[in-house]
Amino acid sequence: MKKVMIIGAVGAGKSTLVKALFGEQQPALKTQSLVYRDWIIDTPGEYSENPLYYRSLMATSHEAAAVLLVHDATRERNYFPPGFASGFPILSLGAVTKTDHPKADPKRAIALLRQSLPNGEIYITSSLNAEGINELKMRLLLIVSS
Ligand SMILES: Nc1nc2c(ncn2[C@@H]2O[C@H](COP(=O)(O)OP(=O)(O)OP(=O)(O)O)[C@@H](O)[C@H]2O)c(=O)[nH]1
Ligand SMILES: [Mg+2]
Repeated sequence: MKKVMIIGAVGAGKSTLVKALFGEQQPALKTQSLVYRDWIIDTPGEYSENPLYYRSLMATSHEAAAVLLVHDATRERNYFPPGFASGFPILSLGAVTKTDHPKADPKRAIALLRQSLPNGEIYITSSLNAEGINELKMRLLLIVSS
């Protein structure tokens, strides 16, 4: 099966999203290294925030059919460089997380994410109340199985 690589800032909700995609509700632990689970590659937020790790992300993307850029709806800035998605030689999609949060602003989140992902689909999600999780899962499963 092909894989989806998940990237995004420290604390963006990547690992919690992975758990939600597998139907689990316990909180995620801080990700310390690349984590391979079934058809997902979870990455530490530092890999997206620190340019020293970009090469590692690019190398790992060769094992994946798609990269999912995760953006936290409570954040007021974009943690990816402009146009980041186009640096990957694979399909790219976006996910906005934490829409359940009182400080979430999904419209702002989409606008910020679009700076780095001009064209890919963007899914609006909450791992807490499961908004958008099934839709995203169906889409990702289609990608990894085709
Ligand atoms: N309200 C709310 N909080 C969330 C949601 N998803 C994650 N969080 C919280 O956000 C924090 C960070 O979640 P993680 O999933 O560990 O974030 P991460 O992107 O994997 O972080 P790193 O592993 O450090 O890169 C935790 O306190 C989670 O409980 C969500 O959908 N809603
Ligand atoms: Mg994590």
